[in-house]
Amino acid sequence: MLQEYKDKKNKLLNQYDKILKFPNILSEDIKIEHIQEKKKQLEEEHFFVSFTGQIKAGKSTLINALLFGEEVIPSDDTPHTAKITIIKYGEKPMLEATFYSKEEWEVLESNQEFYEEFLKPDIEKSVNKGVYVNEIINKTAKIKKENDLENLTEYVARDGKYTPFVNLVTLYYPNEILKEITIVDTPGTNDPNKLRDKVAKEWIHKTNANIYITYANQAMDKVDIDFIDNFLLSVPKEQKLTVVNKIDSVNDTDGLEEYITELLADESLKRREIVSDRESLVLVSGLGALIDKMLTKELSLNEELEYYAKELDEKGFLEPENHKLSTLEKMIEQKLIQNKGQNILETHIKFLDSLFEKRVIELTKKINVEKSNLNYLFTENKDLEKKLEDIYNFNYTLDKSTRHFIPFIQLKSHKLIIYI
Ligand SMILES: Nc1nc2c(ncn2[C@@H]2O[C@H](COP(=O)(O)OP(=O)(O)O)[C@@H](O)[C@H]2O)c(=O)[nH]1
Ligand SMILES: [Mg+2]
Repeated sequence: MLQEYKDKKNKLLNQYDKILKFPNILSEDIKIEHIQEKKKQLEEEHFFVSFTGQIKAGKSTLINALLFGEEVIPSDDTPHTAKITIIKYGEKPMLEATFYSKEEWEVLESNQEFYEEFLKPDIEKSVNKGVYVNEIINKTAKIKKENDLENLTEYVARDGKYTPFVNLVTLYYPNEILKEITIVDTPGTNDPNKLRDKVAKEWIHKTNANIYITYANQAMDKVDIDFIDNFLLSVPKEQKLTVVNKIDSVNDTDGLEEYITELLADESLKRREIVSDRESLVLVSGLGALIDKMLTKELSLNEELEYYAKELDEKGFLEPENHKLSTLEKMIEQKLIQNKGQNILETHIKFLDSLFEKRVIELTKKINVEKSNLNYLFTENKDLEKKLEDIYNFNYTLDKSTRHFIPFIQLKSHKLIIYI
C-alpha cells in the first residue's frame, strides 16, 4: 500500500540528503539545521486510518487481511468489550495496555449507575482470576507491556482479567505498512464508559480516513445511527468510506444489488454522509481475502477457518477478483493521498524549489557582476588597442622621416669630415 507515495517521499528524502552532504550549494543565509528539521518532518509524516462498525461487522478480520495476511488480532465468537485498539509499527510484536489513572478510576466509580451495572460485575470476575483493583490502579506505572500478543484477550475480551481496568490497548507489530499508517480499531458501539468513549473520539478525529463497515443484508439499525451520530458526524465527507463486508454470505447477486440500492436510498444515511454514493462504497469479503492470503503464505488454518475456506472456495471468494480486497486497498490509498499525502509531497517540493530558486537568483546576480567586470576589462582593452595603434603609427612616421633624414645627415657628416 502507498508504494507510489513512498517512492516519491524517498526521492525527496534523497534530495535533502544531497543538500546536507553538499551544503555549499545552498545560499549562505540558509541554516543547515533548518534543512535537517525539514527532513525529519518529512520522515515522521504519518497516516491514521480508523475502522468503525458494529461488533461482528468484520473489522478485525479485514484489518488482519489488509495488514498481516494472518490472524494477528483475535476475531472470535466471544464478544469483545468496547475497547479501542491502536496498531502501530514496532521492531517486535508487543502489547501495551494503558490502565486508568487513579483519578480516572475515581471518576468511573463515582458514577453509581455505571458502577453497579458494568464495573462491579467485571471487577468481581477479575478478582476471581486473582487480579485486584488496588494492584492495578494505584500503581504509578499506568502501562503494562507484554512481549507477544498471545494474551490480548486478557485485556480486551469480556472476561479478560485486566479488561475492566484498561483504557486503551496498543499493539506493536513489525509490518512495513505500519511504518506509514497507524490503524485504529474502534468499538462499534457507544461505550457506556464515557472515558473510553472520549479516547475513541479523540483517535477517530486524528484519522485521515475512516472506514465504516457494515455487512451484506445487515440493515443499518439504531446502534449504527447512534454510533455514527456520536463519533462520525464531524468527520469530513471526503475522509469517509463505507464497506459492505461478507458479500460471500449472499447467495444471489440480485439480493446484494437490492441491499445496495436500499442503502443508497436511505435518506438518514445520506444525511450523515455515510453511504453518499456508489463510488464511496466498497464491496468485499474480508474473510475470503484473509484465507486467500493465509493459503498463499502456506499458513495452516484452524478448524473454523478450514470450514469457511471450503465454503468460500466453492463460491469462488478465495479469488482476488471476487473478494476484492485490492479494491479496498486502492480506495483507502486514494483517500490518504487526497486528504494528506498530496499535500505533504507538494509542501516539500515547494520548499526544495524555493531553496534552489533562491540560489539561482543569487548565482544570476553573481554572473551579472562578473559580466559587467568583463565588459569593463574589454573596454579597457579597446583603449589599449587604440594606444598601441597610435604608437605604431607614430613609429611608422618616425621611421619614415628618419629614413628621409639619414642621407642628409650622412652628407652633412661627410662634409664635416672633409672640412676637418
Ligand atoms: N462469511 C463471512 N464471515 C466473515 C467475514 N468477515 C468476518 N466474518 C466473520 O464475522 C465474525 C466477526 O468478525 P470480526 O472480524 O471479529 O468482527 P469485528 O467484531 O467487527 O472485529 C467472525 O466470526 C468472522 O469470521 C466475511 O467476509 N464473510
Ligand atoms: Mg474486532
